[in-house]
Amino acid sequence: MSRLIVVSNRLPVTVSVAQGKAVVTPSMGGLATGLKGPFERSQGLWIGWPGDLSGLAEDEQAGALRELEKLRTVPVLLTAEEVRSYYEDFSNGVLWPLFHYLLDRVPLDSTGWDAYMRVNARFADAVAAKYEPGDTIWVQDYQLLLLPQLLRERLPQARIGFFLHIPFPASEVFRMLPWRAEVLRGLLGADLVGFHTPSYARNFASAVMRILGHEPTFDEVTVEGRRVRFRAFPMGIDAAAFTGPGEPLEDNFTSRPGEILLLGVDRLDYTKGIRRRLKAVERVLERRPDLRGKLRMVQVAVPSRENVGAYGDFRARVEQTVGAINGRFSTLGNVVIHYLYRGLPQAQLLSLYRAAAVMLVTPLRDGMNLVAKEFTAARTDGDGVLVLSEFAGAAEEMPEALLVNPFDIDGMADAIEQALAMPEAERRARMTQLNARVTHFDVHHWADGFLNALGEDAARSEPPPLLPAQVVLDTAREARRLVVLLDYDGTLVRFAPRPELAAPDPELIELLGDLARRCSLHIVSGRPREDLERWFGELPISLHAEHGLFTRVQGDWQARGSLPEDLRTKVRATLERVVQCTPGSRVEEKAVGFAWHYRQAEPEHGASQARELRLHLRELLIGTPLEVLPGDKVVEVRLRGVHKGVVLRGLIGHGDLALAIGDDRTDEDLFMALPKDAITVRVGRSPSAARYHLPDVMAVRAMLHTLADARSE
Ligand code: ADQ
Repeated sequence: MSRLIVVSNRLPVTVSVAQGKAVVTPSMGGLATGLKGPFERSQGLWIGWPGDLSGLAEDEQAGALRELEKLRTVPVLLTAEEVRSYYEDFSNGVLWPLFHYLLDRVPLDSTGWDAYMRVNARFADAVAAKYEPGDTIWVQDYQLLLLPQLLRERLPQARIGFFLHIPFPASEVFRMLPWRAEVLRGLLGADLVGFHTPSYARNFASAVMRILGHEPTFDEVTVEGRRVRFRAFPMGIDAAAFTGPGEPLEDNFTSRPGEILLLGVDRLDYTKGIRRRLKAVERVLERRPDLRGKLRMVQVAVPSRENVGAYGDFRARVEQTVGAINGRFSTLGNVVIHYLYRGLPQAQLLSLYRAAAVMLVTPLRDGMNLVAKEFTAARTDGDGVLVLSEFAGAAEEMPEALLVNPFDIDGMADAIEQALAMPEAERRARMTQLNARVTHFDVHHWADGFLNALGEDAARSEPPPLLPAQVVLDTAREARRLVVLLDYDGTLVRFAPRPELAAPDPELIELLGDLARRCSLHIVSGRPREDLERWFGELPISLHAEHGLFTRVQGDWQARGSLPEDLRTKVRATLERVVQCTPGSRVEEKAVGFAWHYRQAEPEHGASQARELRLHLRELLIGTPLEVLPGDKVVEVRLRGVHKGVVLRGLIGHGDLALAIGDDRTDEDLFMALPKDAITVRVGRSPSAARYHLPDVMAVRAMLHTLADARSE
């Protein structure tokens, strides 16, 4: 089993001092519980910030570090200044509100980006120092969005997963972030990016497409030849831990006979919708005098992020709201809102969950919300009603809850009244289904699901090995006759925004001329004859245009087929219609085929038009000699059975050696048609039928220089 390295902003430990000695206690949050199994079985490591150790004397600090090591945790020590700028100002001050759609909480002058980059790089160094080949790295959450790419640069072969615990917002909101491209590139360093819900995964795909122009298919996207998958893995809780006995509450608090208890349990965070929830309770009391004196609510709010500006303010406003409602509706014998500004031990939370008739979980936005699941798991009695915000990730999995819009106070008040009036049979029916799902899809299911998918992914997307220089030298020296077949775009030159801009530079022309003197050289491209003729017509090389449809070996072009005129008209009309409703796209008409290019179109619209077009053309072309082929920001229509592999007929004689290089799936046809001993090379890190890979255009050119030099020795 692969060793698991977990990386999170905070280590799952608490460091304290007892009698002058540092004591490190594991703190079992949801994440640590979920990962315990894989972590222990693989003898894993956990890398993160242990909290502020600056208050400890030198020997206490040394003791703490020793204790941390025993728990197989690796501390990344942060200065007070780093914590302030990277964690408080940027992670919690900027990313948190923006990802939760609360744009008015994003400070006018957002600071901390430089520190955010710097601290992410510190984490990357810490992980790289511990990494051993074969390890699996799993990065957690929004404080470390840049880490996957920083790790990819340091450890190109590593298996890297990332999980985002907060929402990924709609791309319309995400793109307000000044550092949106950097953040996306950071995430795309991973092999697998996990989210709580399919909507977040879709938002991510849309942002990647619109901001970076990479076009995802279903749940994956190829970035510089490397596949990155993204999927929903809804996080669960340690459901079993919520089925045991609870602990008595302070002052033996219980609900009194005839009384109805409402409950709210949150971190004191402005995303949790606490004030609007309190307002909704107030609205119920306004409407229903009969409930006054019977309805009580317990709101537990655990202190959180007190050093971040927006939070101090928020606390005061919550407390003001509590005070106002109590002032209005409490009596000497009955306080309406019991407000506890502290965390409660889990066993006491359990008792509260069980005492409540109605649980109110009404965040304005929440990645998942585990409180909703904890309440459900705790209700082993099968009773109780959950009122849940439709803006919590949990709502996508918990349709039996009463779903509410937390911005609609009257609607929430209606839901509370509906909960209070719900017949017992209906309560039980809903709770039984919720409970079964929460129990089955628990946190272990989540962790195993993610890690399995990450493992599978690595196995599927392994590229062929890097082409060793020695193989190039041996080939150059040993081949009697060497046949070299080169793709053009993406292999010899980088992609340009428009095809006509990707003309060869003088250095490339010189390199090809040099090579042509030392071997039999072929350009095998999807381009029309005219382009190849214009660029390479003067060189003593063979040209193959439109994926092998035309070949010019000496002098004249030969065609391998033709396109009936009526079919040409039909396809042209279809493509022109698509151009009309896809601004920025254009049709390229070839001698025997078409290409519809949409690199300049709005990326998301372009991609969806391309999907529709492919389906439509596939039907249109049934029974014709044409077929449809997807490409990089292009949909091609070409003659069936004509592909790059056909250029090989009669080309390679006995004793000849072939070398072929290409960067996309049309080149795979060529690789597969070549004899086994051919040197086949795919550009980029995609899985391939080729024997080797080279990372990019620069590497291809360098290799061709080596080849030419070695041939001339
Ligand atoms: P949080 O925003 O912290 O988590 P949540 O999912 O509700 O939100 O988890 C809170 C945890 O803290 C729960 O285990 C709960 O029991 C505990 N807790 C909350 N209030 C408490 C209190 N007053 N006393 C004691 N314990 C309390 C982030 C995201 C979520 C996402 C999780 C996990 O914001 O959307 O579900 O990560 O990915």
